[in-house]
Amino acid sequence: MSCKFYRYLFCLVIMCLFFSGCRKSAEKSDVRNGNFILGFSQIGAESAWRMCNTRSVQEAAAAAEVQLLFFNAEQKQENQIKAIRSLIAYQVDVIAFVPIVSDGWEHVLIEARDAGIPVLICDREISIHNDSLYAGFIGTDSLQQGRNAAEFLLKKFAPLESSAENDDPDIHQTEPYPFDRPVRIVELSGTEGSSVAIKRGLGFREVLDRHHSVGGVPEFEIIYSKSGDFMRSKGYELMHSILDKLNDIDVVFSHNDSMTLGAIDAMKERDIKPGTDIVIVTIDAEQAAINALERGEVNCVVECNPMQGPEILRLSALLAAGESIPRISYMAEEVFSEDDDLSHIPLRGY
Ligand code: GZL
Repeated sequence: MSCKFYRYLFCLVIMCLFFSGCRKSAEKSDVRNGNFILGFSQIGAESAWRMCNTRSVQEAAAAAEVQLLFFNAEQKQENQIKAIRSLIAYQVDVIAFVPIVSDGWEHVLIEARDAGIPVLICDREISIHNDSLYAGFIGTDSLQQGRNAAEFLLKKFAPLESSAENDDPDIHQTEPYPFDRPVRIVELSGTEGSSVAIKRGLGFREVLDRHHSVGGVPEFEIIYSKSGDFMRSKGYELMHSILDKLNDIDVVFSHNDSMTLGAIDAMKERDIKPGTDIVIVTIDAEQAAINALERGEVNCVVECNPMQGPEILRLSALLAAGESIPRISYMAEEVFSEDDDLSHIPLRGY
């Protein structure tokens, strides 16, 4: 057989596979009784939090016996856009995705709308002009997480005289802090352009800025801020380069535990005692961070709840059945600090 024949045969096979993959409206799953197909585009596997988030969605889909078409974008927005287009071509009943960054989604969401497929935004938020292009958001309140991190520092660095008079059992101080200068903070921020990094930074500054002018409370100064992309390896490298450049660091505020754990590794290599020489506030509450809190290597852990799978499936089932859903749904979360009884913290599962 000539190679031209095999070329035609190959193209024929591909065409058959493609068109057989497109669901005809007649074959669309019976969505009324919860039988629907959910397409999901996940960012990647950059942290223990993300891997838990993925497991939560996959386990919830299996428990609900919902067919899940799952795509891992390996940290690239263009891969997410390609995945969403594939899901549109396949005519899934609902598309859910975690937008790695806030911008750049308008066109593909218009394509999903024109295909009549509802979209659920998960975990991170998007910024678009026409927010009718998606049905709703389920995730965590990253602005409040930033505020919670700053509120801990206000207590931690409250002037000694006031804490002595103050009968607040939550104030935990071991030794006087350098009040003759602002408290110097280094920020390890998350993925640039992601809603969580933007809002965690905003919430953190919003609270501290309220206290810049209050007499008696030490001023707070963010002396350095850079993205470590939510990754442990980058948190490690960033912390080493910061310690090469800067002195008198009082606090590290890290947007996630993976970067925090990398930063702690770097501190230990320089005989710096994390949690004592440098106060550490971190976000996520993965098990390794809670363990570090128990060892006194971290001072405050702000929870960011990755177990969003059941809620994503519940909201997707409503959308598949043509129902409306709340515009915003937040997960419940707590703050754990050195001042708490840590024995009650449940095993994290990530
Ligand atoms: C937060 C989530 C962040 C986590 C990181 O909602 O998007 O991404 O804080 C993860 O651990 O990488």
